[in-house]
Amino acid sequence: MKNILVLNGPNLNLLGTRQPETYGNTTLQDVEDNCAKTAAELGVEITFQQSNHEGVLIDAIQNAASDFDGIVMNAGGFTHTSVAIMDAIGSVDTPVLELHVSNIHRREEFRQHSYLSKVCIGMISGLGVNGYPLAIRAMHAYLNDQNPG
Ligand code: CA2
Repeated sequence: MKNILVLNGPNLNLLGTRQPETYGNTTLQDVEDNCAKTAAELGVEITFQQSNHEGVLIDAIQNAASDFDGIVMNAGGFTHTSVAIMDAIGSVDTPVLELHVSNIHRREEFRQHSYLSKVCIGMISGLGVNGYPLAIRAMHAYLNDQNPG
């Protein structure tokens, strides 16, 4: 059975509690519950994790190399700032799919650059929290060699 880590960065613990016009009304716990349903349907195992701390996220990426087949990652604001997270992703063979709730290309200019895209297999952005189960499906397909690239 494939094992996927769903890794969430800073402030995503606030999902569904503030800025609903940008991030919707669904909480991170709701997202985790939805992801668990998708995982059960696909027959994959998922682990859901959130941290506000860059070093914790880097440790999770490094450790995932031995424990997980793939990572779905919403790095939050670190997407636009963190060479260190980019280096961590680049240092592991584990494929990482970049995920954003909002469409980062429709937002402020500083959000339109991602350090992570260069080292990720692809990106889902702008589909709201529905992006999470979609990303799990995409990673599942990728791990089962259905990737076009
Ligand atoms: O759209 C996304 O998923 C983001 O990764 C979310 C980040 C943002 O910095 C990125 O540019 C795009 C923000 C994390 C969520 O922050 C919240 C703040 C208040 C209420 C709910 C979420």
